[in-house]
Amino acid sequence: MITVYNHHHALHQGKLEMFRGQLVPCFEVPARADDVLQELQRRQLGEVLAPQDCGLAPLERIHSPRYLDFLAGAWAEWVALDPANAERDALPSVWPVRSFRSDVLPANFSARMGLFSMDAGTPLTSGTWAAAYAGACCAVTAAQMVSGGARSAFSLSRPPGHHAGADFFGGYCFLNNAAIAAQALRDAGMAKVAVLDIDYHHGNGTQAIFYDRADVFFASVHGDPHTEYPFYLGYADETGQGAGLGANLNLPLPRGTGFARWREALALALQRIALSGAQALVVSLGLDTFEGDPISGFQLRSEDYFRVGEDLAATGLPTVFVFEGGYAVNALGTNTVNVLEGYAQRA
Ligand code: Q9C
Ligand code: ZN
Repeated sequence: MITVYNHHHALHQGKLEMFRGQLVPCFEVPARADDVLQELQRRQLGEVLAPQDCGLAPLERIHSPRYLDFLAGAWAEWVALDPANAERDALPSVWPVRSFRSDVLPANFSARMGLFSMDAGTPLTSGTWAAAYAGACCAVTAAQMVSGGARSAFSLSRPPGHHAGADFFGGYCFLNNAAIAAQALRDAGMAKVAVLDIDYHHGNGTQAIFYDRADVFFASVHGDPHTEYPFYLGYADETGQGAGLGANLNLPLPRGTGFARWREALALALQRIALSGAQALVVSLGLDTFEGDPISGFQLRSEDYFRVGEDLAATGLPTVFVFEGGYAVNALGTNTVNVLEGYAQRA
């Protein structure tokens, strides 16, 4: 398994996120990716490469021009408001909910932060754009390896991506790496691809991006949004629309779900992916399903992740793994590499 690693990931280093009325230290920290890289190398799972500079074109296939312009220039605007802002991250505090307009692009920076975001838990920092851009290029490079004939590739990057929509950030995500990878596979000539999201949190961004398309099947196993973030999407009755009707599958599970029941949901998702006729698979690989995760509620154990990798390999589909969430930093390297090793031994 080749890993494409984002050497610039630590340029994104949020300080504080809003949580239950307080600013608390960010859960999504650089040590996450460092630990996974270290474990990959310790267990010699394969080569680690830097990404190609993919340019903006693959990002523009997924994200709107005004959102990409905003992200690329946001830090400079933030610091221009007040030089003291260089010492603190930017967080949104106002949003255009129902009855407000989202077609108008306000001049006010805070207004645009809210227009282009979904929560106050996702600080935008001096290096966010550089880190996220390099991460998107990792996803594109991994997709190119797979469309070029590799059985699998792993895009190891942060910040994660699956909560980011066509024109908004949130849930620690800025650019939707999995969606960018899936589109890169399509653009390389694969007629049908599937995205399987096994992060604890529903991949609302990825679902929304492909919701009306038949060429990208989206399946997700996640915490029930009645109680779990992102709350406003991820219910079982969301099955796609228009040409995409039937090409979206949500399998929400209650807090406290353990591996046996989770694995049955995975099997169902993989069955539907096989039926979809997909020629390649993108896995949004979140490890926050782990029993020790500090912000999540499933009960998977480290050993279980070998079985996850084996189940994914049994599909026989060429696979791009894209790193998403997982916040039990000490176990994150082990759990991630367990999936990849289980996959590699069965593939
Ligand atoms: N402030 C991913 O796993 N916040 N994102 C939950 C703690 C949002 C998780 C409450 C969690 C987002 C990629
Ligand atoms: Zn998550």
